[in-house]
Amino acid sequence: MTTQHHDDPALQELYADFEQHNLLPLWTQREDLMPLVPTPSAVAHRWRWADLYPLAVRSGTLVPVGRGGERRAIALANPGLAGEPHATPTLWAAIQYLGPGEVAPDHRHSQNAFRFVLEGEGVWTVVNSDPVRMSRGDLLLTPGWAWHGHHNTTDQPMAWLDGLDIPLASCLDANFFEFGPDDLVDRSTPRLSRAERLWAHPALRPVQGAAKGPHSPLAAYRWEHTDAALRAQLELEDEGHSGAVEAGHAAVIFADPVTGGDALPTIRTEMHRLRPHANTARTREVGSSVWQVFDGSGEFLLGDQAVGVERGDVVTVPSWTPVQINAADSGLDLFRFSDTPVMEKLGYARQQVAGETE
Ligand code: GTQ
Ligand code: FE2
Repeated sequence: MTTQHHDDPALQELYADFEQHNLLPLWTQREDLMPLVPTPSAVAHRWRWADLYPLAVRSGTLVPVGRGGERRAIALANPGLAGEPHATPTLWAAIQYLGPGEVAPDHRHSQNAFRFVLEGEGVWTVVNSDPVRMSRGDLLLTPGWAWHGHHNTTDQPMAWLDGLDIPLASCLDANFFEFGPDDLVDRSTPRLSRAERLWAHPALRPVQGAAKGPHSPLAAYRWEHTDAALRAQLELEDEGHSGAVEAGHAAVIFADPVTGGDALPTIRTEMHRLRPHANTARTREVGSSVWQVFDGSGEFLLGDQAVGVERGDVVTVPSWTPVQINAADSGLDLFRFSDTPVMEKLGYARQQVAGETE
């Protein structure tokens, strides 16, 4: 449409009449609406645990937790997303803090959620009346519409990382929310949830006791198992069986034990382990992700930006941004969550690894 005369009065009148009738032509906006490759507003950003944790502690002394606000959760707001409490266009990431003896009341919502524990213990999250212990390295699920509340049984505070699909549910206008009873009914503190006792046996699932919903029936993925799986991958590599591992980089997906698919329908959750000085291939993917350093230190190369990371730091990666991760001499354990299941289900998934053709 480059041949048009934009000062043509008849054309100006056409545009004015379009506006009058709530119409907008494609030809003036094609490049923004349908760019050649994704042009995310979200940016790559790092939050340091050394900043996050003290701020959570300060909230703990100043802000009560209870009905209404529901959670003392502080969202990591991507600087590219105009003040929205969104880590990426689809994902919410927050640090949640629960002081000694505190209770975050029962509620449920259509948004899918998980908690990942960097450090501490003593909180039980009660999911559909099943008390689930939280401790370092554990991934705890709160799938959409499951009732959940948290309580701290100790005299020590605890903080953890929350991940939810709040921005996705928001843009789809799919958000529902319901308050539960003000007090948690079951304040027991079992070592294993009922969900784990039923479902956490490798490759064995109960004949009876069908899983409900498009998510894993397993409420907790324990660090003991995650760690063993990663260690085994690297040991096999040491023994010359390179099958599952690429150049010192072990990784697992937290899976639904029934389907083998993602633990949550909208969020992929993974754990990665890089040997000391290992590097990942520079890769870009459709969809956004959030990483948290669980242990060790290293650097993220995000596009042409290098970002150093240490234990607890959180990094956002926008869609189609090349990422390479380099471990320092300590090696690097990383938790990651992403909107990849959404991209896969919708047929939007694409990946490009540097040096390979698509
Ligand atoms: O723990 O239930 O970070 O409902 C955001 C919304 C945590 C929770 C968040 C929530 C929760
Ligand atoms: Fe919640």
